[in-house]
Amino acid sequence: MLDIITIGDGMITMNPKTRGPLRFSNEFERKAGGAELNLAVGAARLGLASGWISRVGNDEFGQYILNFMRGEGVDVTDVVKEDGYNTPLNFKEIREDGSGSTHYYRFPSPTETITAETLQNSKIKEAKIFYLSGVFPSLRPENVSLLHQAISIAKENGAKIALDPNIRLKLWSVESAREALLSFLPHVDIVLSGEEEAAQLFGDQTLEAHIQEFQSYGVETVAVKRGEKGAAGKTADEEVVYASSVKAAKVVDTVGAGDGFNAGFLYGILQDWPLEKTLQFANQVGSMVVAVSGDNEGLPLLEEVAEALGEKEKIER
Ligand code: KDG
Repeated sequence: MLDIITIGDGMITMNPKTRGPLRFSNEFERKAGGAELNLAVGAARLGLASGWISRVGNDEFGQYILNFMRGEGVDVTDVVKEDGYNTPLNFKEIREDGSGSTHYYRFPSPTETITAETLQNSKIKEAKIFYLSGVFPSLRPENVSLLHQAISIAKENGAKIALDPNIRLKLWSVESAREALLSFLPHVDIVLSGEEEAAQLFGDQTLEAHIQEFQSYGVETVAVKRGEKGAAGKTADEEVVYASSVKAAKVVDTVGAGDGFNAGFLYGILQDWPLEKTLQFANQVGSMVVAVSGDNEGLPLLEEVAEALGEKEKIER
């Protein structure tokens, strides 16, 4: 049995060693990234049984990603190396404040070989949570219907569905994103949205109104990520709960913080924790991601979160 399974692209992520415009970055570190990949790694580091459905190129970079995911303990039964495809690339640009921007060289994606049959035969049937993000459906229109099929398989087998809208305007228009993401919402149990993405979906409204919009589709649990303002959440029968942000030790690279929050939040859901504790834990995980260069290198182990929260003594030497 898996706790969480997700589907998406894996990318070789070239992280610049210096900050500033990409055109002046001469040195990079080769890492692995991709929103759904990060989530699978984040869940595994917290000790959850996590799985990743994907395709990589049958090349050196594809082998690297596969090795990386195996090393992290992610179930890669549903990952295949595809002949005739290059493993996608993402060159990151990191600005002075640690915020990042992506420069993709990712099409055609090897994940375009994924079919309905792939999903039928995948480990979706064995997972407690099926997690989808807005990145995979943005890659090509066919992925929207694939995700609907994945949701049906997951639901038939009793899984909860979790969604992060993760809207990447470099990959699709806000109109296409809205159409696809709103079509998923009636089937979603847990939404993990950035504040900006809630506004892209529902227009500029208050935080509470955004939460209400999500719940009007029948979403049971909503979490809204608010950066330095922390996070807020609501379950069907509680008032909105607010959790303040956790100050990062330093801000090195903010890309992947949202994926870290999601891994932490879903961990709390699987432990049946109260919403406030779940939000605090998720904020803590997100804040640890930004202190380390790379999309997922900063994702903490469970005991590191406990130490950071002061629940476990840290023994340095
Ligand atoms: O959430 C982090 C991702 O944005 C990053 O790993 C790569 O942009 C990315 C993507 O498309 O998944």
